[in-house]
Amino acid sequence: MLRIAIQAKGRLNEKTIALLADAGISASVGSRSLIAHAKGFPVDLLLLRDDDIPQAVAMGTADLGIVGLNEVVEKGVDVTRVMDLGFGACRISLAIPREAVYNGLEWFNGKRIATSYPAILSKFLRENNINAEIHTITGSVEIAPAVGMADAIFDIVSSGGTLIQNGLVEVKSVIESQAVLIATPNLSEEKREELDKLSFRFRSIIDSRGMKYVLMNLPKSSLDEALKVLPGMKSPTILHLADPDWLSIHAVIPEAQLWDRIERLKAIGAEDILVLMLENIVK
Ligand code: PRT
Ligand code: ZN
Repeated sequence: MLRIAIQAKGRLNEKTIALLADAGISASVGSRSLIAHAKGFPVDLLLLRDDDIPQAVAMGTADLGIVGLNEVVEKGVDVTRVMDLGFGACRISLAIPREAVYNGLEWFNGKRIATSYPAILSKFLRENNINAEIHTITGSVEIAPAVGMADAIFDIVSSGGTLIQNGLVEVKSVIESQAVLIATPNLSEEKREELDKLSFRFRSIIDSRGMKYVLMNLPKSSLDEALKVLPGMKSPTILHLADPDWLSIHAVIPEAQLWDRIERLKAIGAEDILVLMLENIVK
């Protein structure tokens, strides 16, 4: 039976539980327990602090883990990155006080930088021949410059709101991160097969996110034009209607393109357009 380490509480917890639930894996996760038995798939969930997940997977305490890539890179452990999960997106960036005059990376020479990611930062500084002092602190890194503990910070940025609130500006993004599925390097054959099934379920869920299923009626004379607007997965599905001059068209459209496509389809005579949620795309 696979054991998956997930964040017990925090930013990734809810979306991780939601992904597992969409994949048919439900667990009643009590607030105190460390292990939860899941229903719907032979897995146990190990509830940990995110900092401990890379190590737990590297040691084989857990077979799999769902954690931010930033934690995996920082810990430098030997794990297999199975797939990106499409949530928890952020970057780790260097940021400096708004009033500082920035002249490029050399600005950091001789400066004190506060961070919770000393390994990633020291590698970056080394690669760029910057000689700075790294101050490792856990939590509230963004207040370090204001209280005189550091000249700059190296921290997680998502919307950028926290930097603005603390009078800081981002000057260099060093790594992009998101939640990833990681695996212990030497999984048994049996567990590898279970992992294949699980990653297949995750893949179909992730592929369907951000996609919409669109149905519409279209005058037959507009079909060629509609095909240019609707790439679909292979191509749109075209069904005949009782009225020989009309067709029913079904297509999958990325959410970001939805309104643009719909407007173009309406312009060539599409009517009765239905937009439906897509739960899974099984390829
Ligand atoms: O208790 P535990 O150790 O498990 O959790 P934690 O407190 O160490 O981590 P948590 O729950 O805060 O974050 C877990 C993971 O979420 C991180 O490792 C990242 O991979 C991912 N993630 C995504 C983020 C953010 N977005 C994020 N915005 N982690 C932290 N932040 C913080 C950031 O530190 C800063 O304080 O949010 C602030 C910046 O946000 P913006 O939107 O204002 O830029
Ligand atoms: Zn943590």
